Amino acid sequence: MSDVYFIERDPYAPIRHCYPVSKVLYEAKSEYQDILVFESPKFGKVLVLDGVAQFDEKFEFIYHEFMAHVPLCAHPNPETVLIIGGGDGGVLREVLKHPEVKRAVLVDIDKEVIETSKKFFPTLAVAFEDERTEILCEDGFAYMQRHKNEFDVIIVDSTDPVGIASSLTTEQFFKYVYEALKDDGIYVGQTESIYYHLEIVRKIQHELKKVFPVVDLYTAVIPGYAGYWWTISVGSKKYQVREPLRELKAPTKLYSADMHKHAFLPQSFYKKLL
Ligand code: AG3
Repeated sequence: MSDVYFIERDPYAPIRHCYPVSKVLYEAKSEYQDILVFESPKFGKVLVLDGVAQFDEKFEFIYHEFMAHVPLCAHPNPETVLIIGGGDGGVLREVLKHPEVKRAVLVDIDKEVIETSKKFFPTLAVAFEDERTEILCEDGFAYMQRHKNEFDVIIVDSTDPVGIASSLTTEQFFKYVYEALKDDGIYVGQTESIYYHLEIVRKIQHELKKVFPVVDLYTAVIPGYAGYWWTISVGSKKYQVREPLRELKAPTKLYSADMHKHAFLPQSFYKKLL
């Protein structure tokens, strides 16, 4: 085992998550953030943005499956999907497993993340060339303001809500999301650990409740993120999202109809905390 460790720089987490490093593969400063790719003996390659691990190759499927399939399977016909962030392509790969999806738009502010993924993470970047995919490099907040009544599902796969991503969890942003969704649209966004970032989760749920009639929360355990139960917040205009409406026929590693329901099960516990 390596003696060199990458120690995460998450200012809100009360502990420090770390990975053993066998080799640093890439280090760069984009216009927006520091980018680092390293190899970890048991986890494969890891992508780090501004000192925070975004995923490792071994467990990335858990986060990406739960971010994509819960909202898509809770929607009766998700034809048009918007992903904000997610420049690595992991959420996009999962979204395009749904044959119902006719158009998937990915808006990431940082072109360098997309390029890094193409180079180092081909198993995530598989869907960039799909003919249903449109990729735009611009600020998600600005993009959202210009689009009305267009999307069935919006997925915000951002970095932690500090720095460049902080505008993506404000009431104003959620108002734009609401307007960009069709009448029965569903929003989900990654919103940190229920244990280690409770204040952040609370605040985001509060902002969402000002805008959406149905607000919910589910969790997935992601070994690469410190905090055990990682939350994904939901804002829905019409549908309840706790049970899938449709079955996903494409293969997944962890997501299933049972796991979908399971992700919402600890509601009484969440409620007590929030
Ligand atoms: N984006 C969210 C990663 C958040 C990790 N935060 C943390 N460990 N404090 C992941 C991008 C994957 N497509």
